[in-house]
Amino acid sequence: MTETALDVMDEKQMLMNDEIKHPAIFILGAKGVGKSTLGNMLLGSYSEVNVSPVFPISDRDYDDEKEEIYRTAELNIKGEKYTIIDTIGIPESESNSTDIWNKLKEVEKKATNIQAYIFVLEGGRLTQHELLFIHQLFTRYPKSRTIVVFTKVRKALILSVTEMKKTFNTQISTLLQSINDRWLVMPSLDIFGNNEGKTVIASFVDDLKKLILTIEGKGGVKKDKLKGGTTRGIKPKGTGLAKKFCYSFILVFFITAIIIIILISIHKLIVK
Ligand SMILES: Nc1nc2c(ncn2[C@@H]2O[C@H](COP(=O)(O)OP(=O)(O)OP(=O)(O)O)[C@@H](O)[C@H]2O)c(=O)[nH]1
Ligand SMILES: [Mg+2]
Repeated sequence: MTETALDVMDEKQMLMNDEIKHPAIFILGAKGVGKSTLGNMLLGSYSEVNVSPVFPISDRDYDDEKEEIYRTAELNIKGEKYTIIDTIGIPESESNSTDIWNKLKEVEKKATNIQAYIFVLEGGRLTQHELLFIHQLFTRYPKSRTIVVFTKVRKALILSVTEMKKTFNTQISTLLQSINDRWLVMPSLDIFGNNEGKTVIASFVDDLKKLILTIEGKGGVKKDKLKGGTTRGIKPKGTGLAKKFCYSFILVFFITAIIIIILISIHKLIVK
């Protein structure tokens, strides 16, 4: 077998590796932004000495070649099961990223239901290059199911929404508005990793879970219904209202008709 054929086989096996049983929560973003850290926080597998992280955390010695496209874990939110999908870091440069985007699309196809896409973005000032990458993310996934989590920001910004908002430029503000401002700031483990920080992390995890549940279509939307682009999971509003209006109209019409018939009958009796 040639080396290329072997590579292809490995890749396929890798993609088939983990089953996506429950409504999926995709964690997406550039390399090293904190995707796996976020996944572990959601699962409660962080910072404790006796708890090993579910998703491996990257370090400088990380071997990129051996990195898997995705890893999954089961998450329970209010009695419902979800599959968290921690994905490979997407290279920010256009030339290296096409292959990864395609592989991520393949993973997405494996999920029958998709509840949310969490974009992990490093906070602070962004370069033009990083902004371009963020725009790419926003155009590739449905805004109706997107949540943004900012990582690696200062304590003051983690603790104050107002302070965090001050760091947004017009482009970021517009993008966040397009997802109905579903964004949060992740508490950094090096600032909040100790006991004192546990409540801050617990409250962040709680807020994120709530945000995930605010996305319409609890339990996700069937794949065949997902093909409508940005209208994914959104029921056409107004259909219910129109029905109600129609029924009310028919009811009023009948009541009026009955009253007229009664009045005519009374009139006829009086005339006689
Ligand atoms: N200061 C700070 N460091 C963080 C934060 N989140 C993650 N890190 C660190 O950033 C490095 C990468 O974190 P990961 O969670 O592995 O990032 P990733 O996005 O999963 O990385 P890849 O899978 O390689 O793309 C680790 O050294 C983390 O400890 C954060 O909020 N603040
Ligand atoms: Mg990772």
